[in-house]
Amino acid sequence: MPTLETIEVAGETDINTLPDFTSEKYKDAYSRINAIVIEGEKEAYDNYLSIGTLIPEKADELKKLAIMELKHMKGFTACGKNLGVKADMPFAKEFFSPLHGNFQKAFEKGDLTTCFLIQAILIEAFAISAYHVYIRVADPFARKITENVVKDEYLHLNYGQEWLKANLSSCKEELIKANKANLPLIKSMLDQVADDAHSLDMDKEELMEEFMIAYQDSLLEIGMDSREIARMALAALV
Ligand code: PL3
Ligand code: FE2
Ligand code: FE2
Repeated sequence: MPTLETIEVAGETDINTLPDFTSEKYKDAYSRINAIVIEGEKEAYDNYLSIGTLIPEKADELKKLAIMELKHMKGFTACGKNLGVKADMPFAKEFFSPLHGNFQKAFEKGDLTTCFLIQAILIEAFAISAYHVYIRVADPFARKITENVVKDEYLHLNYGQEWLKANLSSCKEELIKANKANLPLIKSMLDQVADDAHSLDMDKEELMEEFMIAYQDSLLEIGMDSREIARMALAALV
């Protein structure tokens, strides 16, 4: 029977043990996860530039955010190379296509509320949650890169947050509607990535928890009350 002492020791080793980055299973999962992250950063670059065309007086600021995303993309490309993994880019394109399609539709309509919700809130919160969990189990090379990336992602989340907060009186209804349409896509993306994430020692519950923290904090900051936030979060269940 395990004693308290053995349980504690087991707990410690758990925390200190990193996955085998050279195993075929790890590399196979990494080829898809790495591609998702590279594609996500590339689309984030495009999306911030697109948003900049809708707010010409903020185009310079948005261009700066976009350029950070390109740097992230390069950083994560280096992480894959470092492990000798070829990123499965067609898989990643497919993975993002429903959300990308919704962003494009919103952009064509000039619907800034939906554009900011998709890119700056949902995608950034998804990235922040994934990067936090990944940092705990990453190889040392990737950990350093991811630690720097995640700081930038908070700036991006904040940027969208501030815009939505300043415009809340006119965009609240649209925000709730856009959330209803797009939060379920994030949930399904998380479901799709869960098995591969598990191969990297990333736990799905932990990912969901981190996502919810970033998402709820951000809605609170925008000025939604707790009932509205609870309603919005429930959209993920349907
Ligand atoms: C925009 O700044 C970021 C867009 C990227 C979103 C990707 C989310 C990634 C989910 C998969 C978990 C992987 C974490 C591992 C990192 C190599
Ligand atoms: Fe990024
Ligand atoms: Fe970002």
